[in-house]
Amino acid sequence: MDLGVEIAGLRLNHPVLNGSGTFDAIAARRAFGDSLTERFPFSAFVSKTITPEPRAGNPPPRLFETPAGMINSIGLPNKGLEGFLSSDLPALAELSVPLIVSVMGKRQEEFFRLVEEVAPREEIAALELNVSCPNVESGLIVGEEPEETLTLVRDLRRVTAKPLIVKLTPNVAEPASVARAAERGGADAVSLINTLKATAVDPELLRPWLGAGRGGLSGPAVRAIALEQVRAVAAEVEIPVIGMGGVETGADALAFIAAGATAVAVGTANFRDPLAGERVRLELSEELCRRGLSGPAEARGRAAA
Ligand code: RRO
Repeated sequence: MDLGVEIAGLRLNHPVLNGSGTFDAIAARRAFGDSLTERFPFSAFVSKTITPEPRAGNPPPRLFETPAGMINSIGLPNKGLEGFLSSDLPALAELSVPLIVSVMGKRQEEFFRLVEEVAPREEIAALELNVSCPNVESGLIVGEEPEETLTLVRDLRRVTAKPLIVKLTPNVAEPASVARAAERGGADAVSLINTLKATAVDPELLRPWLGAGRGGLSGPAVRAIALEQVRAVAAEVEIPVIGMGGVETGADALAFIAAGATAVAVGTANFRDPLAGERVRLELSEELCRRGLSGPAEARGRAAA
């Protein structure tokens, strides 16, 4: 079956991507060798978010397991723009799939610097603008405000013709209004959901479990919320939607497509099984076949009403 989809001008072999920050392709290649590049689980690779300067990330503990989910408070550890370009990009460019680089700045100028330096690199197919990380102490999260999102995307749109994907937060009353703002600003696609703000309490000491106090919830626990937000956003924008939130099976992926997503991403499931993406793709193909559907496009939007 032809599972091909087009997102932001990128022709992808199938609709299954990874969620940013949930799959370390460089470490996976060290562990699995070249077979990983030959049998890469995703149709495009989305990098962990990078920032202009290196960051150590949040103090431990950074993870907490919940019923059917996980709270993370990783805090954007990364080598910074220079470190990424000099040491990670050459390795990521060897992957057999298009590379999408996720970037996040605290202020408009930081986003500018990232886009100006990352977008011209020919190894990079598209950028994801992370306007939705719940784990930084920067005050305003751009993606919580439609006007801020519109201004940011419109200004960055002038810097590059490369596809821009805007990663939306679920921590707003109406994600569709932020999605519409991103589209008006010139985004080529939106992706959602990032994690839901969450807290874990140490049951003995009765104080916050996570080193940074709070974090973001992901995994099957958030799937129904993600599906509704994907449905609401897909109903309001013309640009493609990349849906994610607790995708673990082909049936889950198909539900996101039925809700209106053009592509889906596997996130938390990658931590348990690095080949989850491949399994989700195979199961998705079976699910489509079983229903006599010719490909993802025929299923898209069936549950959108
Ligand atoms: O690094 C993180 O703590 C993080 C990021 Br950048 C994000 O976008 N979403 C998330 O749950 N964690």
